[in-house]
Amino acid sequence: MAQYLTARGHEVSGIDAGFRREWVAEMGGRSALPVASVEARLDAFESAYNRRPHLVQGDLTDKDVVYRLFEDVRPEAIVHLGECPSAPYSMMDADHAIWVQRNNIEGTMNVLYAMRDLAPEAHLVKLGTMGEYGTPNLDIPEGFFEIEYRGRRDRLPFPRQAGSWYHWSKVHDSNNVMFACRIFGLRATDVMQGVVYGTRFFGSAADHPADPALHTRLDFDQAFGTALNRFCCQSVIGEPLTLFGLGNQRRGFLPICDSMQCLRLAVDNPPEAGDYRVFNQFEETYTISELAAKVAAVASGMGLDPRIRRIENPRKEMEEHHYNPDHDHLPALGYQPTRDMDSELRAMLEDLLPHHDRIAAKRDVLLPDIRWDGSRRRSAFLDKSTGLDAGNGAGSGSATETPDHDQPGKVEPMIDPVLAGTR
Ligand code: USQ
Repeated sequence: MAQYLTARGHEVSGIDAGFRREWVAEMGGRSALPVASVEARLDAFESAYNRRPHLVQGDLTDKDVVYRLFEDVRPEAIVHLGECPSAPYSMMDADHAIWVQRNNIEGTMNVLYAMRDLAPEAHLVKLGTMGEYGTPNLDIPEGFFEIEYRGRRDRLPFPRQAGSWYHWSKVHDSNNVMFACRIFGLRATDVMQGVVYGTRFFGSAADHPADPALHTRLDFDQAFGTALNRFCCQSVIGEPLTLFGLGNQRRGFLPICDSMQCLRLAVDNPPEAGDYRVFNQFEETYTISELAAKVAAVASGMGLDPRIRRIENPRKEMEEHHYNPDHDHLPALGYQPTRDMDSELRAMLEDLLPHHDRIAAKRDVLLPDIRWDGSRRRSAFLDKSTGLDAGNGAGSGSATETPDHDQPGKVEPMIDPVLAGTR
C-alpha cells in the first residue's frame, strides 16, 4: 500500500508491529515469497522511490505510540490495515479469540481517539470484511438498508452475522467507527473487502518492482493463507487443492492490485465530516469449487498437475447459500477492474514456481486442523480414503502423511457431480 500510494504522489508514513511474521511462524508457516528484513525493505523502497518512508515500529494498542505518531505526522488520511486478519487464528482457543478481539478493537479505538484529538479533519479508510455480513438469505446492501417495521421506516445498519471471532472483531470495529463519526464528527470509509489474492499489487505488469525486497508476502498456511493463494501454492507443489466441505461456499474475490486501487480511490474521495460510509469491495462472486477449477485449468495449461479434492470442513459455515451483495459505491468513484482472474492466476503461478522448494518444505501447514468447535484435529479427505484419517497428525506442527498421487497428470476439475452443477 505504501508503494502504491507513493507511486501516485502521496507522502506516506506508517506504523507496523511486525506481528504478521510472528503469527505465521506460530502456525509453522512462512511466506511463499521470501520477505526481506524491514531495514532491507526500507532501503529498497528508498532506491525505487527516492524517499524513505517514515515507519514507526510500534503497536496500535499502545495509545501513547499512536498519539506520538499522530503528533509527528498530522495525517490527512489514515488507511487502517493494522489488524489480525485470520478467522482460524481467532478460533484456536480462548487466548487467541480474546487476543484477536482486543488487538483489533483496541487498536481501532486508539486511532479514533487520536483522530479526535489530533487530526479531526482526517479521513479514516478502515479495512472491514465482507465476512461481517455472513451469508444471510437476503441480498446484502452496502452497509445500510431501508426497513419498514410495524408501519414505521428507517435506514439502519444491515444486520451482521459474522462467522468467526475475527470477523466479529471487525463488526465491533464497524460499530465503533460509525459511533465515533456520529459523536466526534469524524469522517470514515469502512471497506467491506472480499477475499484478496495475488502477488502483484500494481495494476500493470510493467510497474511490478524488479527488486524482490519490494514484493509482497504470500502465505499459504491454514490461518493466514486465503483460499486462492493456497490453491496456487498447492498446484505448484502437486498437493491437492483443498475444497472445504461441499465447496459451494460463495464469496467475493479481488486481486491485490484492485484492492490497492479501491483503497486509493477511497483516500482520494473523502466523505463529508461526520459521514460514515460503507463500500463493499470485490470484483465477482465465485464458489470455492469454481475457483479451484479455475486455478486447476490455468495450472494445467502451464504444465502443472493439479488435482482438486474435498476435505472435511473444519469451519462451521453454510456450504450452500444465497449470496448477492451490492457493490456500486466504488464503481461510482471510477473503480475499474484492471486484471482478469486467469491472467492474475498465471502471474501468481509464474511468481511462485521459482519458490517450489520453499513451499514444499512447509507442505505440512496446508492441511487444516483448527476447528470451529475449539478442538485441533486434522481434516480428512472426503472423496476417497487416503490414509489421512480424522485424528491423524493432530496439532499444526506434527508430521503429515503426504496425500496419495495415484493419478499423475490427471486434472480432476470436479470431484463430485454436485459440484459440477454450481454456477
Ligand atoms: N476454504 C477452502 N479451502 C481452503 C481454504 C478455505 O475451501 O483451503 C474456504 C473456507 O471454508 C471459506 C472460503 O474458502 O468458505 C474462504 O476462506 P479463506 O480462508 O480464503 O477466507 P476467510 O477465512 O473468509 O478470510 C479471508 C481473509 C480475511 C478477510 C476475508 C474476507 O483472511 O482477512 O476478512 O477473507 S471474506 O471472506 O469476504 O470475509
